Amino acid sequence: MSRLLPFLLGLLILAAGAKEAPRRPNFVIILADDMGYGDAGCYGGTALKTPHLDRLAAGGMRFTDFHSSGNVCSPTRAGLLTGRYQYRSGVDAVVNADPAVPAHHSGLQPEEFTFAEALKAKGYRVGLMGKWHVGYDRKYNPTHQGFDVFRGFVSGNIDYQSHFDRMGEFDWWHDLEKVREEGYSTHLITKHALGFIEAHKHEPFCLYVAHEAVHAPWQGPDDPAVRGPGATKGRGRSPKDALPAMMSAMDEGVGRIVAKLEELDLDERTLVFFFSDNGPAGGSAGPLRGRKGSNWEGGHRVPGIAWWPGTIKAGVVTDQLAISLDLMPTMLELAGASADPARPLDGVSLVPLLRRGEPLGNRRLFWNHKAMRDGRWKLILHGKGGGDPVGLYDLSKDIGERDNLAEEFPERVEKMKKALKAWSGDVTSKVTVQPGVEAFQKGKW
Ligand SMILES: [Ca+2]
Repeated sequence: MSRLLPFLLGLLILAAGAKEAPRRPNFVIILADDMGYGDAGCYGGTALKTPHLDRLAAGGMRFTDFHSSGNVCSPTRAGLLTGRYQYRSGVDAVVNADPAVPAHHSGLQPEEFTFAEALKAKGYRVGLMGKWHVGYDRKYNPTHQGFDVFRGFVSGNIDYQSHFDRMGEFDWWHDLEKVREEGYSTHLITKHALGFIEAHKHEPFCLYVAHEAVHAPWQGPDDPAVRGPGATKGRGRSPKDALPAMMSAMDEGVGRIVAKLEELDLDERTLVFFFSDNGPAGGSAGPLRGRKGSNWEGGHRVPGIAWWPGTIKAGVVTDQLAISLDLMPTMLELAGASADPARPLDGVSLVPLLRRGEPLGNRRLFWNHKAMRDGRWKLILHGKGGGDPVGLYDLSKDIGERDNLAEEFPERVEKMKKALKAWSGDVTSKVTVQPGVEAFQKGKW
């Protein structure tokens, strides 16, 4: 017995230790493109059917006040990948498809530190299936930014069938090589996402599924190609005609990913987070003012759904103010990974909210040097011809930003303008140089 006791104690300690250190979760980040706040059934939308997204929301946490850090494609992606406001990495505008435009040569520079690199350093397998859009040149390829595998496209949008970008360049890749692959892009993205999960079911993984849907061109799975080599014949059908089928294809893809996680018994070990990179182009912003490209809520308040059975309670709706920049700190905390100390993250971890419903506290968030949130208050500055030069809205009562309270609360306006200016100064104090933009500014373009 005297010899057994230390052995039994050891077993107890081992068991207790195992309980405190659960296996690190997998991550599946699903990013929709140009999907508006009113484009999902669970957000009150009626024009498009999204049964699988609705089921995801019913089984997890649905955010009513979730935001993309940009109001167009590339900036939000740069913010998501680095966990920092995109002004810092210099990817604060769309990386243009046209090589004659300086911004075509912009991209996420190699020295940036991505969530993929942070997770890879902790033994995660990391994959990107779908849209990159933070650099055309091979030097900007996702495989140089921590992704073990990349299947998809580097431009802002491709023909869903022929995979040519809007300049008539073929744009479908497997890692560093262009490859021909038959199929509708949304279906291919789902297919490769399922293959990645299957291939890495026995190890921790992070899968970034960046859908092309529901960005233009307006093509459903049964519609013909509209672009070919060197040729761009147009943008397909009207959004109204094409969006239902485009959305259904993506929604079914979400359902298949969830089913795959359940089939492999990975559902309770995987955090799935779904959101959109900006407001709608062809779809609906619901009750919000503005659309893609706008600093009104319609430009950046987007659907956001977190799903993790057994950890996140089912059917929770949260009005906590959160932003896409929060995903990197969330994943890093859950993986026990660290950020680059020289590049502090701008978001906060959502873990206390997801696990225990704890509030995130009163937050300030900023967009484009023109808009900010301070809790329920939204300040928006307009340029010439933009209506009132200063708008102040209480979003808790006025989600549609109709009732300008700036004259009623001048001190609040001044306080927020000061905070916005200080933030602008901070995020532009040490910006990563973009070669094309720099050449243009120096007159060498
Ligand atoms: Ca977009």
